[in-house]
Amino acid sequence: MIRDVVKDVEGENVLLLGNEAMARGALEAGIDVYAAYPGTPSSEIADTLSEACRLLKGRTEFYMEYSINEKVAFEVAAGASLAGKRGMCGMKHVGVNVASDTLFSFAYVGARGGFVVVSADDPSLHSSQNEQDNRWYGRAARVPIVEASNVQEAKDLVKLAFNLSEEFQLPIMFRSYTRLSHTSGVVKLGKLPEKKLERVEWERSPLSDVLVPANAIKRKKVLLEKIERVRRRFDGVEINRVEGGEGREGVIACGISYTYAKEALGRIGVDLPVLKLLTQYPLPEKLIENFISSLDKVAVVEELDPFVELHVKAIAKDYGVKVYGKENGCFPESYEYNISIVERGLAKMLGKGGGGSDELLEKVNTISSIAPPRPPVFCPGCPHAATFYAIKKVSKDVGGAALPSDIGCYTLGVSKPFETVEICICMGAGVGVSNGLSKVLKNKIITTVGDSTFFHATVPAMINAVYNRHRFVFVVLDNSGTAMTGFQPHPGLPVRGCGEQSKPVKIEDVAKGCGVEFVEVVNPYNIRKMEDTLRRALEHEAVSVIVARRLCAVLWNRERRRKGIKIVPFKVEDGCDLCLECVSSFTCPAIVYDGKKVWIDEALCAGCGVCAQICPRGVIKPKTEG
Ligand SMILES: Cc1ncc(C[n+]2csc(CCOP(=O)(O)OP(=O)(O)O)c2C)c(N)n1
Repeated sequence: MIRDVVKDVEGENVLLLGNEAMARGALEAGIDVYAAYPGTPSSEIADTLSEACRLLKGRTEFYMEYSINEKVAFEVAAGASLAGKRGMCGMKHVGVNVASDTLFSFAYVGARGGFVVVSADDPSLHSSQNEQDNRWYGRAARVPIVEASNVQEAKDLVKLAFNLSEEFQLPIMFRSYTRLSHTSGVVKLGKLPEKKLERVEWERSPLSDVLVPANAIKRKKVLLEKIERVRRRFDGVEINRVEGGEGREGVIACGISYTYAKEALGRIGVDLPVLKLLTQYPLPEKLIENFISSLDKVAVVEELDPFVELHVKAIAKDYGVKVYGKENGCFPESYEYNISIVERGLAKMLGKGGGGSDELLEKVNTISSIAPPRPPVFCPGCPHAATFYAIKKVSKDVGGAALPSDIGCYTLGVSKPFETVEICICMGAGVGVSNGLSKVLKNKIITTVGDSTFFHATVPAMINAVYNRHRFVFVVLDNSGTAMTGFQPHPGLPVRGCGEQSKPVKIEDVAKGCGVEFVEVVNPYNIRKMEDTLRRALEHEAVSVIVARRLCAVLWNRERRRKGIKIVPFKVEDGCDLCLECVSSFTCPAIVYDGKKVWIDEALCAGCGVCAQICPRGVIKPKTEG
């Protein structure tokens, strides 16, 4: 809880979420600047620091912002580092793809003040479009990576990462993952420094900071030298350590897999030596060599790719040690691990066969199978549902439009009855691919993206459409927030990361400024107007932008509650002939068909009135008092 994150009681034990622990680690490290674009499982680091920067004003000062996207967030933190301040940025794993251009070259420039980028990976794709293992980024960009195995370490390693960054003048990647970011654990608090955020004089350093080829060629060498020094340091750093028993079989375990491996060994009933590896790149070769040289067999336990395994194999060859990992089928290469999976893999190495009963998982599966299914649906009153209703209708009238879309709450439109999301690749790709589709499809094209996604990654693709005379209708689903990840603000809103006021950037102004000629703003609750606007936009012989603007129903409900405004629900009056248009084409969770009649659940109804407009008999009316 935020109260515990900002607590100034050194040595006290508190219960923190992994992401809160990272935020606390940043505070204890005396962070100056934090920048982020939200994305599960990283979002709570930013949300926690957003609250903390308000609560700690005048005590432990720092600047926090939600940036427009991950590349900019990275650059905001890098700017702070170049000025000698401590900068940190956080993002989900795919966010690092967005920031990667800067990441690769910033490694050449190097950090001045401590610089930490948190990459929160998502094994098992709980809330992501892919399962990439971001340790490869460290290898490819030559950026050292540290990884914690529990919540306490998460806090401590963030602090260590800042120190390492300054010691080696390198950006450091702190790699988290869902099971760490979203696990709660007891954390012993360190000291919260008293500090002001003061401005400093700029110190020029063009030989390192200006990456023209003549400088960059030298910086590459400097970078490789730094990495070799880090490697030697990681050989002796105390977070990497050998634990446990004796014998000719051992285990190398990384991050959360270390915790699983320790429990699995206990279940098998053996006490093998375990090398706990919390630095993932560069790998401490001497330490690994010393560890495996006295073994016959070693298991490498790590989630996702065989990253450490490949390196261990190369070393193991010289010592004739057999490596048990993913490549010989001991451990899977996909999805999260658990104790049972690790137990089975270790049992294989030990020739014990079987092992690893999925008792716990079986229990979870039994409970899941008796729980009523809850397919993801739009909330009652969701403006996206209203827009999709109109899009579906208009699309049908033009013989079936192609319907590319993007990532956000609105991706739920992929399901019945809407089926209005036909492409969803990664943030911004919906508009990007519409550019290509527009030159090869016979069909009309209606593309949808959210407001946060609009700012994050679609503006260049929109300009491209104007410039190259592509033709499609681009609907921005503007619900005034980044709803999917927890309503973080974005440039279209009047508030910023630490609660300061801002001047919102209007989507329609951006579109007009970029040369779009057809730009209209519509309230999607007005179904007829939305349909009419879509039809006119489809006639426009270039890209057209419709801003479907209506506050997210969750926020609308909160606002009404705060202001004491009563929600007026709708009801089905006599005369309903059970055509079921409202149920089968709109599926608002508040509308119920019980097999005999259609009725509206007052407790759920948001009072948006969209169902009243689509009812062919006109029998859905507001339920006024009396
Ligand atoms: C590169 C990248 N960064 C972050 C995310 C996480 N994410 C997915 S969609 C989204 C934005 C959703 O907001 P918006 O576009 O406004 O749609 P809404 O959920 O409000 O309907 C975010 C932050 C991601 N998938 N990819």
